[in-house]
Amino acid sequence: MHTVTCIAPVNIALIKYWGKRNEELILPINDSISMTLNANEMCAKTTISSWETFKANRMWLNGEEVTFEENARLMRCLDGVRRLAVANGALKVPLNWKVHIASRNNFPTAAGLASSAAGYACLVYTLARLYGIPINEELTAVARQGSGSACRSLYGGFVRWHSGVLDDGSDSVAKQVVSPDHWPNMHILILVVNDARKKTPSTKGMQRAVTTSALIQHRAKVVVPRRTEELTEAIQLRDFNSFAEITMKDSNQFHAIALDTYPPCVYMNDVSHSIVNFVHAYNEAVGSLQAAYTFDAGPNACLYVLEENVPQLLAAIQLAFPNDLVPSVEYLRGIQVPNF
Ligand code: 2P0
Repeated sequence: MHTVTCIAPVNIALIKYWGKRNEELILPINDSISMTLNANEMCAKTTISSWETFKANRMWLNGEEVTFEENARLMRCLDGVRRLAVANGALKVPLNWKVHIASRNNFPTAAGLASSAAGYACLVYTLARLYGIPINEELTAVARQGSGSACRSLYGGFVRWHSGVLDDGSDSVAKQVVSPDHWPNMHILILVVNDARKKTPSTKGMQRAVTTSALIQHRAKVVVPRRTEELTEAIQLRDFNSFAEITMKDSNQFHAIALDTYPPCVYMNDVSHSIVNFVHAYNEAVGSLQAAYTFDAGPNACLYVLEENVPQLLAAIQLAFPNDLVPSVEYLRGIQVPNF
């Protein structure tokens, strides 16, 4: 029996992916940019075994068995990695042997905390290790077919998912913008407002946005192309001020599109909005942009902040939200604050 275990971290988008031009191949209508957390923080951990006596491909997610062979996304990932293994001539494990996969997240699943990104990235990476093939852009295109945002978690640091223009999706790949050591004092503080499953899953929410939002095409064609260039430059120059402004504006625009969807998708709640107000008031009080919020398809806040500004920001959060728990802080890239 061959067995491999790997971990893959979540990534938090700065320029949001929202909307597909091809549902089956998971091709987006715009580029997106994210930062990947350190591997030992919020992550998925996956073990895959392959043996000639296994009768079927099977998978367990957080300890519960899930359907595998009927799940088109899972099968596309398995077939995609096997196809690359054949092309690479790297056949460490016979391709006709079935696989058993066990995967766990160390954070809430489907609460708008990028669980599918880490999960599918980990699945594809672990399969790649099992069959003995390297990480490259082709592998990100396989991870993309599990869940779009997963393609960005195959690389560390800041990563851009290029939407591509080809119908077969072969140019819809993730590329690293800069490695994690380019901006090592960049941290993400995660404020967990609610860890329940989200009301409208991302796949459904973005489908509905593409068909009903009058604003989404303007965002994809006019706003995002400009923003991705500006954000890339801000990252390269380690210009936190521009970085923060672009990040907050893009989060706000993504949620504006969600509200422009019919019926609307409401992901942020009152606490989320109070965090937005708090961050703007905080930045005003300190006299420069020191914290930037971003919200995914859920109410939880991710705050980007430089390491040297973490203690002051955390103290202000405790003061502004005094009933909430703040853990003893370690200087990690993702610092999770539970039960906000
Ligand atoms: C992102 N999100 O860029 C955006 C921002 C949520 C808000 O990617 O249908 O779970 O599996 O491709 O990747 C969530 O979408 O959707 C997402 P599918 P996915 O991170």
